[in-house]
Amino acid sequence: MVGWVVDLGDDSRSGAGYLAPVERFNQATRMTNRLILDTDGGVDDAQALMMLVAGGRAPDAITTTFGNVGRAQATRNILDTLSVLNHGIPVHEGASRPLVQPVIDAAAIHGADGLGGAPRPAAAAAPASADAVEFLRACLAEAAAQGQAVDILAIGPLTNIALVLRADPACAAGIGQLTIMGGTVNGRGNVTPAAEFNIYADPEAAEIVFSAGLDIVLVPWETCAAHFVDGPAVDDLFAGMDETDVSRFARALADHARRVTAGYGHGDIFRFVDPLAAAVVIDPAIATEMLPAAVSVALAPGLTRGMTVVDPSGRLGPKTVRVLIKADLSQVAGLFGRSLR
Ligand SMILES: [Ca+2]
Repeated sequence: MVGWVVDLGDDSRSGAGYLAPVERFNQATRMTNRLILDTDGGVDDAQALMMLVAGGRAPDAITTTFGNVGRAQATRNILDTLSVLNHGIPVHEGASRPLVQPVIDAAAIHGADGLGGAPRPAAAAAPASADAVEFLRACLAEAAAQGQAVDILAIGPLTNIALVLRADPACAAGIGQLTIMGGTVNGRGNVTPAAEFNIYADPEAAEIVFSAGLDIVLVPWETCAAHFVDGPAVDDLFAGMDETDVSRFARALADHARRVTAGYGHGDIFRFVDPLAAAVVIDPAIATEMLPAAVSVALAPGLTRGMTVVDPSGRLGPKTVRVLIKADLSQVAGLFGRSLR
């Protein structure tokens, strides 16, 4: 077994050395698949999108889902984030509810508007379509037919992708790498003791996705919780920065995230959650330790519903999932810093 115990305690804290400049960054010359971002429109979703754009891997299209907030608000949040960035990417509105269970949300974490009250642009852009599942199906079917796979970064409940795979399993061949922020590696959840929000919000969808044999990079909750910078280091990133719509928006998002984390008793830190998954998509070399495993989702009602069962032994099936254990924090923080202006 590789060393994959993640230290969530305060001993892992250190404010020094995280914000070194990004040195290894050569996106312009690397061939990459097209990218679709599937998102539930929360605070860290907006930050992840900003990082993708600033980091040279802007999505070719975005699909939205219920999750942190309802579908309509999630779509609005992503459109408003793009407006702040003055960046046009087609946004397709997706699932409004899970496959089986009732809808849950995370307004307690992301604020009633899902963006922690961050200042929004006056003008409201419109989505490209209200049928993200059909958009994904057509896109992935074409990708499969042409042999030009599309990568997906999924940072919300996996409902849209599950609906596509259920409707047309052959679409799986059109997916290159699927990077998912979600689940846990050690069974320590953030919405229940055992389950992480994105998986808990639609466990049946997650199980469809994890059992489809896809090439998956999983960025689990404990890894996100262990990758953070101290609050003053975030202040330093903004210090001396010209005030722009982007920097005001970014500052409001970061401040909200810090307040929420502090409110849960973890101190003034900024954790990389969806932005950690974005960083790995921008530059795969940022992942410094991965655990190959099979992953299945506990569906039975009760304590473990929505828990990801991570099996490095392969007894659950082929080890098609690489679970992110450690990432180069200075590189992640560097990419985050580039996205704030
Ligand atoms: Ca999210």
